[in-house]
This record gives sequence, structure tokens and C-alpha cells, in this order.
Amino acid sequence: MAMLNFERKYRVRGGTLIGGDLFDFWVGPFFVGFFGVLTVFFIYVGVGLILWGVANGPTWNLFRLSINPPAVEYGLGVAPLLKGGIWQGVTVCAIGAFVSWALREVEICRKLGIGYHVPVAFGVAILAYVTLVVFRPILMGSWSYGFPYGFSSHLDWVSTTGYQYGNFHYNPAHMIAITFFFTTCLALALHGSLILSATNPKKGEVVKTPEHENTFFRDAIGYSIGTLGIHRLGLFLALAAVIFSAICMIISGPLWLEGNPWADWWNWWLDLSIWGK
Ligand code: 07D
Ligand code: 07D
Ligand code: U10
Repeated sequence: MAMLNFERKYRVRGGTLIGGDLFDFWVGPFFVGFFGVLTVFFIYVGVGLILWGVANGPTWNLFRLSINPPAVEYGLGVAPLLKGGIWQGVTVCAIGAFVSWALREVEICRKLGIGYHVPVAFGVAILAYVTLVVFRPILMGSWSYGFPYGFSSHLDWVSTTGYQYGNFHYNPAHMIAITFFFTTCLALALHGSLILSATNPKKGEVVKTPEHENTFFRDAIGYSIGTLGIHRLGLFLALAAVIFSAICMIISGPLWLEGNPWADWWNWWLDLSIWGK
């Protein structure tokens, strides 16, 4: 079925979680829905707050501007707007926009009768963000531990936060997360190249079947995970990468305090009695 015919057939009412028929329409290619309106609302308020914060800051330079969290003495309280309150407002709007976007995806899935895999996957990205700007700061007793919203400033935060724990590369959950990220790239490269090799032949040659794809990997490494399996694996690898990232940060600070670099954690290995110590 051609795409335009398909859209005409499926673009019917129903499937919304909230708001009934009220916002059940499209603007150009975009489905709106109650959560679309909510997303646009949070984007407007959030971007407005950012623009206001930047107008009160020292620079409009895109690479230098930054909306900073409150100082440590404000603890978990509400800070004055120009002293971190804007950061708190932007954080509320960001979470509001991300969650509304995920729920709008859920409504689209319901309309189409497909699974909720895409919004679940996006939910994991939201979880990582909320871990950095809500869960970890709450566990550490101050909003000041959230990251600042700016191109350079958020990189500075990653660097400083990393070095607060000595050599951050020794964080075991960071190691697992990085390994999952690298493996995700490997899996996507293998999958993209395999599909193109079989289904995008030179002019005059026939398109090959999944049997060809399976056989390539059986010949090469003795096993093929299969055409559905590779997508399950890809989703698992990518989500595991982000979940272990969230874990690596939730244990840095709340569990493992500054001054005890992650390198020390590995002493349990050096101290094992099997080494004869
Ligand atoms: C390609 C999909 C499109 C999305 C894009 C991002 C904005 C921000 C803000 C004007 C893959 C759009 C950007 C809307 C505008 C202002 C103030 C996704 C694609 C193109 N980072 N980070 C970037 C965010 C964190 C880190 C780039 C966001 C953590 C490092 C971009 C968040 C840590 C590096 C960006 C976030 C961290 C970057 C490219 C939220 C650990 C880089 C992102 C909400 C995760 C790279 C200058 C990209 C860079 C980079 C956005 C969080 C580390 C500006 C929105 C705190 C080490 N980050 N980041 O392509 O060049 O993502 O930085 O959590 O080297 Mg970051
Ligand atoms: C948080 C983004 C969520 C995004 C959302 C959507 C919009 C809309 C609109 C385009 C999690 C936003 C959408 C705004 C845009 C339009 C229209 C994703 C998030 C909700 N590290 N490290 C990680 C590596 C070092 C440190 C994670 C590698 C050093 C700290 C990953 C190396 C030190 C933190 C990772 C390396 C250090 C991390 C990031 C190499 C610094 C974190 C991925 C090769 C000296 C962060 C939960 C991620 C983390 C994190 C990789 C080195 C510190 C595993 C490969 C040694 C402080 N590092 N790192 O989490 O775990 O994505 O966050 O050296 O906070 Mg690290
Ligand atoms: C996959 C796949 C597969 C496919 C695929 C894909 C995965 C089976 C079949 C998909 C993959 C691709 C297409 C490849 C490329 C994708 C990436 C590299 C990922 C990254 C993507 C991007 C960078 C694009 C991001 C774009 C977005 C998020 C769209 C932005 C749009 C909006 C914000 C509007 C959203 C609409 C809503 C909420 C509904 C309501 C709309 C209205 C009321 C009207 C519109 C109003 C507005 C736009 C105002 C909003 C305010 C804004 C934006 C702020 C403005 C700020 C100012 C300062 C002015 O597996 O194989 O093939 O294709």
C-alpha cells in the first residue's frame, strides 16, 4: 500500500490516552493529541526560561552560554530565579516535555496497533537524564549536583565530576556501559552492512533472501542470530548501555564518596585470599 493511501486509512479517531477526540488531529505530518499540545507548551515555557536566563547572563555566545544549577547552600530547596531557580524551572519543563513526548508516542503506537517499544526505549533515555538531574542530586542532598545547561559547561561538568572520583575509567558500571555502547555500534555496523549486501544488489542482479543473510554468518562465525533476533539484540544492547550509564552515576557520590577514587574499589580483587596474601 502506498504511503499516502496508508495514512488516509489509518488516520482515524481513537487510541488517545486522554482528551478523547479533542486534540485527535494532525498538523501536516505531525500527530497532535493532548500530549502534543503539552509538549509544545513545555517547549515554549522552557525555551522562554532559557532565553530569559541567558538575557540575564554574561553572554549570548552559543558555545559559552549556560543555565546553571543553584549553589550547594540552597540544598534541595527552591532557589531564587536568577540563582539557579531558572535551572530548576527548565528542568521541570524538560522532564514535562520529554514525558509528554513519550506519551504522545504511546498514543501513536495505540492508533497503529503496534507495540510500545519506541516509547519504552525513549523512556530509558529520560531515565538517564532524570538520574543526573533529579535522583542523584536528591540522594546527595543538593540540586547543585545537577549538570548545567550549556554546550561547554555540561562538558566541564562531566570532566570535573569524573575527576572527583579519581580515574573515572575505573568505575565498573562505566566500563560495562562503554562496552555496551561499543557493542551497539558493532552490531549496527554488522546489521547495516549485511542488509545492504543482500537487499541492495547491483543493477540486473536479484535481491537475496534472509537465508543468504543467515548463511553468511553461519559460514563466518558458525551461528546466525536471525532477522528478528538482531533487532532484539540491538535494542537490548542500546538500552543496557544507557541503564548501566545511569547506574555508574547513581553509585558515584551516593554510594562511593569523593576522595575514594574508583581505583580503590578494585582493592577487593587485589585482596582476594587466593593471591596468598
Ligand atoms: C544525534 C539526536 C539529535 C539531538 C541533538 C542534540 C540541544 C541542546 C541547548 C542551546 C545524539 C540537540 C541539542 C537541544 C541545546 C542549548 C543550551 C543525539 C542525536 C543534535 N547532552 N555530551 C552533546 C545533550 C549529557 C556529552 C551534543 C542533551 C550528560 C559529551 C549536544 C542532554 C553527559 C558530549 C548534547 C545531554 C553528556 C556531548 C551532541 C540531556 C552524559 C560531546 C549530542 C538533555 C550523557 C557532544 C559540545 C548528540 C558535544 C555532546 C546535548 C546530557 C556528555 C549539544 C540535550 C550530562 C561528552 N550533548 N551530555 O549528538 O559536541 O546526541 O558537546 O541530557 O562531545 Mg551532552
Ligand atoms: C543523559 C541524554 C538523555 C536525553 C534525552 C533527550 C532533546 C530534544 C530536540 C533535536 C545517557 C534529550 C532531547 C533535548 C532535542 C531536537 C529537535 C543519555 C542522556 C532525555 N566516558 N562519564 C558516560 C565514556 C570519561 C563521566 C556515559 C567513554 C572520563 C561522567 C557513557 C569514555 C570522565 C558521566 C560514557 C568516557 C568521565 C559519564 C554517557 C572514553 C571524565 C555521566 C552516555 C572513551 C574525565 C555519564 C548517565 C549516557 C552517565 C557518562 C562513555 C570517559 C566522566 C557510558 C566512551 C574518564 C561524569 N560516559 N567519562 O549516559 O553515565 O547517555 O550518565 O574515554 O554522567 Mg564517561
Ligand atoms: C527508523 C527505522 C526504520 C525507518 C525509519 C526510522 C528508526 C524500519 C521505515 C527513523 C529514522 C530516521 C528518519 C533517520 C534519522 C533520525 C535520526 C538521526 C535521529 C535524530 C532525529 C532528529 C535530529 C530529528 C528531530 C526532529 C524532531 C524531534 C521533530 C521536531 C518537531 C516538533 C518539535 C513538533 C512536534 C509536534 C507536536 C508536538 C505536535 C503539535 C504540533 C503543532 C501544534 C504544530 C507545530 C508547532 C511547533 C513546531 C512549535 C514548537 C516549538 C519549538 C520547536 C521551539 C521553537 C524555539 C524557538 C526559539 C522559536 O528503524 O526502519 O524506516 O524511518
